[in-house]
Amino acid sequence: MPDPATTPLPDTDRLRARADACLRRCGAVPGPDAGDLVARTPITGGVLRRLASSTPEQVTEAVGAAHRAFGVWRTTPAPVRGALVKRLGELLAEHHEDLAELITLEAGKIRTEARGEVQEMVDVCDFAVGLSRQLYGRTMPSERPGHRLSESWHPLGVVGVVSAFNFPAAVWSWNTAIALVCGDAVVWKPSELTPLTSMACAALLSEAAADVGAPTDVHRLVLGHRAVGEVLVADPRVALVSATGSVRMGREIGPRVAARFGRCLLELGGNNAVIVTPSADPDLAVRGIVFAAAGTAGQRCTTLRRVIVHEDIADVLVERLIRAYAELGIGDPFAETTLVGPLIRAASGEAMAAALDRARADGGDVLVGGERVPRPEAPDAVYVRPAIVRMPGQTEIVREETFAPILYLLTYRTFDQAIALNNGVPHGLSSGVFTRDHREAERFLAADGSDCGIANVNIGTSGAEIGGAFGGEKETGGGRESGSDAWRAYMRRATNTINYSDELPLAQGVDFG
Ligand code: UN1
Repeated sequence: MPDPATTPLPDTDRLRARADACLRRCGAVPGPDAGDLVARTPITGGVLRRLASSTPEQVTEAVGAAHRAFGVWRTTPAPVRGALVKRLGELLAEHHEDLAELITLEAGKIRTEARGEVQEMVDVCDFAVGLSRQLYGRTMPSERPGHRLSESWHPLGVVGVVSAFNFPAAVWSWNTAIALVCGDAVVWKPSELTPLTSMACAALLSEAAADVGAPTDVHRLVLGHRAVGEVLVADPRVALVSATGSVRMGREIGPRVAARFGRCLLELGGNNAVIVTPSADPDLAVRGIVFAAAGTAGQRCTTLRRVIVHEDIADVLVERLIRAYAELGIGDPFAETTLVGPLIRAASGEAMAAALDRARADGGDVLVGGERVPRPEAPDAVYVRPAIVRMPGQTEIVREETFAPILYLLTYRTFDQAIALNNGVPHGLSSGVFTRDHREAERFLAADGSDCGIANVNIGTSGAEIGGAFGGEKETGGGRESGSDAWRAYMRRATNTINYSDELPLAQGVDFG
């Protein structure tokens, strides 16, 4: 099989033509190839297209338009709102290949992962359509005779969705499909690194709205850098800001939204671990670890960054992991044999090298990888070999999230120690245990087990299904998106007490004369 590390990369002109064709097929009209926003492909580092960022006035106008559309949308029956999302899901499925191709072009994901991301969008649309008939409120027994106590869920308003480069489409869809059936309008500020994918998604949603007769302005796209997001986040008409990105970004957005009593749903960084116990199925563990650690070139928020292995089996596991890592094809994400595509930009490669230096200074032993794969024909592209570093302990660099494929290996003696290591980082997104011991599995999932929003057994940390609530604790931000009852974050609750008697008894037995 050809080694993608030595197979020539495609040239940027060809990639640009592919991006243009995908955009056209999705009905996106990018306008003149000029402006301050540069869409690049990490495959070569070359420019796909230049675009103009939204001005502050345009962002304000978009919020205003979405807010007006909300006025109509909130009283549209939820199952009718579901029809919009149903049509969106159909169009996403129809354009599966175009969207996957744009994701590969802009985010550098390998084909199967890019297709998986589009599938995730189709899945969440299905989920949201079902949900549009299940926005249940509770009825509680009233303590007063002739009274009924219940709650209703109402649309919240405009939802500002801020998304990251690494899931340029799926994270938008988790938020948007749910927000739309909940009766909200959405203004989307995608990563400045992936504007083309977002334009294609937005065009398909506009088409869906036209097809079902929904107001087009229930969804608006604004493009650009941080300043664009700042205008969106500050607008008091944005009732909920759902932001995915770094902890640093969350620290800025959270207090700003809180200061105006807006709501925030934060899905920030992760520093995810798996524990491998002596009873683990070694094949399962190795496969789970390699996908979670090296997949998406280590650029998922759910990427596996730490393996906590029992000291008795550490050497065997290490040997198997090194063998598996040696077989990872690294190169053009369009190539069939590639499993690890490029890093998104030069800064990611620099962060990886700096982290490895710090790990070495802490006594870490780089067992495999960490070096750049030279691509003389594309000096701006960053291809790296995923690294495994055996660490003497959970030092500061291990406790940080470096958005690159570095897997730190730590050992433990008692299961309590393993859980303490799992939880001993600032983030709390995803975690897993590989074990065939029922007691260990249950302990990991118990209240004094993993402190993460996602805790798995015999599965790696990444690749969650949309049906569950997605998000995590501590510096991950506490938000939950996607499945289960995450929809509640996109609605407001009203508690209703109805008196159908001729008396006016007061609660708590109060007698007011
Ligand atoms: C992210 O990296 O921001 O669980 C989202 C997963 C994907 C979503 C990741 N379903 O890995």
